[in-house]
Amino acid sequence: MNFNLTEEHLLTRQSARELAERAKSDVIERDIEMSYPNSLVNQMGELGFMGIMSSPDFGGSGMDTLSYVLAIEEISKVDASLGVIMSAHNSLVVWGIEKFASEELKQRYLTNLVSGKSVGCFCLSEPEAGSDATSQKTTAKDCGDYYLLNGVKNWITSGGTSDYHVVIAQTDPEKGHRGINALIVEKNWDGVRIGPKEDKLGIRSSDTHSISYTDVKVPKSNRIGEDGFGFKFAMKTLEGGRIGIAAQALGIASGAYELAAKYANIRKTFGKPIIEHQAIAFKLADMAMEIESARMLVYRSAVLKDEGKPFGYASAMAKLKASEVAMNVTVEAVQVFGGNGYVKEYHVERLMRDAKITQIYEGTSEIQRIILARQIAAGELYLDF
Ligand code: COS
Repeated sequence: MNFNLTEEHLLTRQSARELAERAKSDVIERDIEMSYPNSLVNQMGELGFMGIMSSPDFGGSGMDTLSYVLAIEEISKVDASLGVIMSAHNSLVVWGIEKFASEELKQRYLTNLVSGKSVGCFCLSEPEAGSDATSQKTTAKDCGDYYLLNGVKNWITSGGTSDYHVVIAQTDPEKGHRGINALIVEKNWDGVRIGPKEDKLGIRSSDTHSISYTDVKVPKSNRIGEDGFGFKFAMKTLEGGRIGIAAQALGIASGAYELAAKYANIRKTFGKPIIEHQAIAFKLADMAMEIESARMLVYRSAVLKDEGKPFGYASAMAKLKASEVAMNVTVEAVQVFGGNGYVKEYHVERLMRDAKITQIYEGTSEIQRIILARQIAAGELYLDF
């Protein structure tokens, strides 16, 4: 498998690096104040990052998944909140609409989304349906030429700022997962109510809300795909979403590692830089090795997707590994910094808090293991490298 980066990949990564540099100036304040990075999201739109994999027909950048990964990785080294805004928007909203929605819906919604003028959110999780995604309580009652939407969605990334919501809801409970639909809902429609912003442990500058839908009339033409396609739509969309979260986790780990490595060369104890103490040097060696192994899995899942090959197990593996590496590496980075690691100005405590969510959203680590275990049970997980 070829991971050689093209000129375009390198330019994308460089633009993301420059954006991350601009994000650095107020990343600590935004984390403390939970303030949404409006200007940086606009800049992501101008750079083509809000439709990075989209077709130029809708104003997208038409780049591959590896470019998407490289951009999110660079951004998340500094600002994981910005990373998840880009990831959820591109993978869970733009990609899903472009891949599965009608031409009419694409024309109506994609141009605004891809330019970054509007942000989108993906509304699957509910108070009682996160991992167990078939247990949707939100209903979309079939009323002829429209659905009547009722229910509550939880922990929605960009929930307060999004103009367009992709909402997963149950139309026919008797059909189980085959009775679920995916609908595009506009924020300003009657009956849509955005709940208060969540006060989170990490990724605090991203905008996470619950959203309630009360008797919202959704035209049938706003359904994505055939009647009953909603669950499979969500599963397919999440397969790609996990590559974005894996890239975010990789960025968090790399960001913390780079800070720790630099610090270890400067900070002295017992008369020498702490990198010259084996206790610290071995930590950094392990961190570097773990990050590289995660990077291989993340890039591999992106390349498989770009080659049009099945990538669900690869993205599950990449997300599982990268999120565990992010958690372990950030904890160790704080340790390398000692007391300084525990205060905000050195950044690593924020990265440690940010890392935790990568083991939870878009499928917990346990869900990723279920996905992999099912493949093994079906005799499908590759053993033929
Ligand atoms: N792509 C396409 N179809 C898929 C699929 C995928 N990745 N995964 C499952 N399906 C299909 C199955 O083929 C099955 O269809 P048929 O009955 O027509 O064969 C259907 O969906 C139901 O599958 P299954 O019985 O395996 O569903 P389960 O309820 O057992 O759940 C898991 C499977 C656990 C994998 C799924 O619920 C899941 O991924 N949950 C996590 C969701 C998540 O990430 N939540 C986080 C919040 S969203 S930001």
